[in-house]
Amino acid sequence: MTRMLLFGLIIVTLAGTIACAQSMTINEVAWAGTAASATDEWIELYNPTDAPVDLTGWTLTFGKTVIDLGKATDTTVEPGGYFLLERTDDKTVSDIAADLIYTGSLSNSGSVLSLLDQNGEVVDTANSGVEKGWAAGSAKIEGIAYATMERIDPSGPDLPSNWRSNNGLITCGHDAADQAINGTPRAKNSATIVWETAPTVMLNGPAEGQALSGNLVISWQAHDPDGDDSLLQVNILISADGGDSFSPLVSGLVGDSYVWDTTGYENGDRYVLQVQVKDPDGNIGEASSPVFSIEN
Ligand SMILES: [Ca+2]
Ligand SMILES: [Ca+2]
Ligand SMILES: [Ca+2]
Ligand SMILES: [Ca+2]
Repeated sequence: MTRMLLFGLIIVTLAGTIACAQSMTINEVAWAGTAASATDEWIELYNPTDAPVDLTGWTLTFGKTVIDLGKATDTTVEPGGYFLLERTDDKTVSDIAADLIYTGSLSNSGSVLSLLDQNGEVVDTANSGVEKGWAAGSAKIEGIAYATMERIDPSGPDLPSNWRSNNGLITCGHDAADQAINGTPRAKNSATIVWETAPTVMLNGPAEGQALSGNLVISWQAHDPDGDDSLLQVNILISADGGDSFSPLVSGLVGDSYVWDTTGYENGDRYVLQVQVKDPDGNIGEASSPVFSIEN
């Protein structure tokens, strides 16, 4: 009996390892096009492994579109290398050469992309599990205009939580009208850079609608993925209007808690706390509480 259980455990472990090994990923999708033209869509593939991948016989599909990746002049993607697909012509990303020009439209109302290898096996997908629209990215002209949908962890699964819009700060490439693209064609995603370098923070309460009085111990967990957690500096901000505007509560803290005397604040039911954590490189992570009240 013991031996059978052990055998079962080993099988499960092996199956999990195989499912996680991605040889090639769909890394970035410019489904909204660019500021120059909404039809100027492009797609970036990425090889996260330490071995070259030959795309001969591979296809990328979405909707009724089937793109034969073997038609590229150079079908080999080196370890850590990118493969850039531009729609209709090479001017879509005007200053970076495409690996392949394709035709076919990515609907702004959402689509699932599938990457299939030479055996027709699905190697990766993008935007699956999203009922309508896209997990990230923007078709808006205001704000971060035409932001692409970037994968956060390039080796991580196609979950809505593993996609984020380009942040408009880390960008490269220009569109057909020579305007900067809010994306990172043939370069590391802004979402990946932030994920690898910026501190994460989780705030432990207060709970939504909680009524506070007297002293509250505000506590949090902060972590710098590429640095020393003891060097993180913490600022706490407070909002009395549900998070529309914040003012400093306390600045330059180290550690993971702060005792806050709420009696210095007017009673109200639209309070929000925000904890900002800054690493020595100036990267900032933040977390906000739900709306709570002060009743002294
Ligand atoms: Ca589109
Ligand atoms: Ca180009
Ligand atoms: Ca990219
Ligand atoms: Ca850092």
